[in-house]
Amino acid sequence: MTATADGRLEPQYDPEPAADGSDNEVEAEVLAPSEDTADLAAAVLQRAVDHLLGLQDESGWWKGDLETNVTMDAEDLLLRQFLGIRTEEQTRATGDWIRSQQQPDGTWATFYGGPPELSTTVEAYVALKLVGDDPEAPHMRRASAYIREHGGIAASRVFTRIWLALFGWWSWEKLPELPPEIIFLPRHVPLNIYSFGCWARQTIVPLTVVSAHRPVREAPFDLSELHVDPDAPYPPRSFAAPYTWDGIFERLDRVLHLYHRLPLKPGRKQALQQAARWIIDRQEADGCWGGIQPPAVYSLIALHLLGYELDHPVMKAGLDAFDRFTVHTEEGHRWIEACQSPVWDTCLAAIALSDAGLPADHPALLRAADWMLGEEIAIRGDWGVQRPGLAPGGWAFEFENDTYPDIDDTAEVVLALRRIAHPEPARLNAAVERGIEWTLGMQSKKGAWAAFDADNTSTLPNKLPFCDFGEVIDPPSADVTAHVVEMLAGSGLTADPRVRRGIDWLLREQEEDGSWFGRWGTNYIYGVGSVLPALAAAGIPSGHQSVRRAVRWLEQHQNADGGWGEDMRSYTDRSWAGRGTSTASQTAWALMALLAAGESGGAVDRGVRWLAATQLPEGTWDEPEFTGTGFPWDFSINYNLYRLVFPVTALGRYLAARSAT
Ligand code: R04
Repeated sequence: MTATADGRLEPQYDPEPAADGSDNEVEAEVLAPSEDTADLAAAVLQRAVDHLLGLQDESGWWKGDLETNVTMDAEDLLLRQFLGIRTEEQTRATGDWIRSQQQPDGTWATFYGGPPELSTTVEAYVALKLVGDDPEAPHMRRASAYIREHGGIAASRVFTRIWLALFGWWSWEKLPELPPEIIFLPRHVPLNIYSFGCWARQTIVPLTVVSAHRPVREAPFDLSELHVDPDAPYPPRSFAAPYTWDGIFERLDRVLHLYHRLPLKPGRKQALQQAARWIIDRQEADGCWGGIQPPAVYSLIALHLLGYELDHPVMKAGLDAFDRFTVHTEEGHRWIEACQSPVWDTCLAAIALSDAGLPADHPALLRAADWMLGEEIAIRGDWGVQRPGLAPGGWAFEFENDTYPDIDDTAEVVLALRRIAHPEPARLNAAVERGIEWTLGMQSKKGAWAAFDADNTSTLPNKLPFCDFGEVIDPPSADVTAHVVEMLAGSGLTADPRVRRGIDWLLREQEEDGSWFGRWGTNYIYGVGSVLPALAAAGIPSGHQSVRRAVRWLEQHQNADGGWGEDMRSYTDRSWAGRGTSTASQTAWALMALLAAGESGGAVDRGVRWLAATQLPEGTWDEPEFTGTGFPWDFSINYNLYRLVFPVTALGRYLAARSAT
């Protein structure tokens, strides 16, 4: 990082890994080695706990801002433009935000310090034009030059080109077809909607409606400065070999384009009606869809095209839900959260406070438990398609997100609830029991767990030309499986054959170098930080060779300053595994892993000292770096509470280990 003249820190994206494996500035040991690390840790922990307690909502939950990237904000303006509800004030405040996120080279990234990202830059540029920024202004010229030099609109992702097609800036004819008839495909036919991960399914169903309508609103301005090759043929003359999946899908797409031209399409009307029903049935109690932004924006557009007026209750609730995803900053900027994480933040905060030594009947923990108990899922969702006999139970990450509970939240909520001495233990235990049963029922074939679904592992959806962004399936991952194993082991089920299979799967999944891949957190440090506590909970001895290899990996990747950090680049370049600027959350994950493996002194003390040296006076830590993962590399998240809850857990466990010896 470099500081600008006004002292602001500016991320610098360095595309070349440092040859010596340590790209971080070496900070002098800030503390005299004689000062006892445990005393220091206790003082740091006290400040952090006080700060965390102060952030709890009266109703018992915690929720940190969930930062992603400016496509959320650009698409918000484009949605409002499309529906004709964009207001002056929203437009100004969103424009100020998008401008504040522009990098000096004129581009936008998808995470702090990240490289220029073409699709994000296209969407941000278009949004700023909508705000009224002059395309000849220096910041706009830098952006459009970058876009042209990198292939123009034609090189942007499908989602971006769909947004542009809504205003005639791109041709629907030059987008992959997404026929609504896909909704008729029965469950065992490849590419049926349930073969997609729930987030992709919820995004794709409304988009089939949109692409069947091919709506074009009058463009408020021209965008020719972003086109490089407007006359390229589409679909392309086959690029892929005919008998590869790419070749097959290319030709299928060509057939579907021809089909689109037929004046009469049998079944189309029923397909659209069925899609509308499917979408409306899945609107959550608070008006959103799945608790995430993309399904919500496309569902609103789709329903509007199907004749739902803006004052229809479904539309009204959907639009109102967006207001709750809106963050207003002190500077008067406005930005949109891609989703909200109150359940996730609350269970992690409760675990942290309990690790820090708060008594099990502390009022903050009781309030948290009450709130979590009220959030239990009691209804069937689409997870039931794969598990028809399974009773509901468990938790979702959102406030009002009843139809998409997830296994990760369920595991962590159970871990949290079990630590709290609730005045109605029978009620708490019953909810925990239902969560455990639901989790066990959601185990995938090979013994592991995914985030939302069981056995959602077909790789065909990935091959569709439409799916050029992010993950579209939900296969099991080591991080979720570890959280589940830790939870089930803590529930006395270590000897259960289902748990043994989970443990065996984790041991098999270990990377050559001793780490584990982190699907929902960045990256291998999150994997190790999840798996070692799980193996310890399951009674795997700390001398086990898997544990030793993981410990060695962590020791080898500790930064010279004593912390740990891992750059998003590790998702695209293995040489970045475990490497990057030290961050509070990643340092805490490494410490949680080392402590679970029974380590003390040396690397552990240096990590604790890094946390002590970097704590802010108010008790939390700065963490502009994104350490959360929506989709590896394509969609990164800064969970704003991670910088605080994980250090509290790590320091609490450190002190507990110190006082036990
Ligand atoms: C950390 C583990 C908890 N749990 C996952 C919850 C993640 C919450 O954040 C997001 C989830 C999302 N899903 N899908 C999207 C998404 C965004 C999030 C999404 C993003 C872009 C597009 C379509 C979907 F911020 Br386009 C599930 C395991």
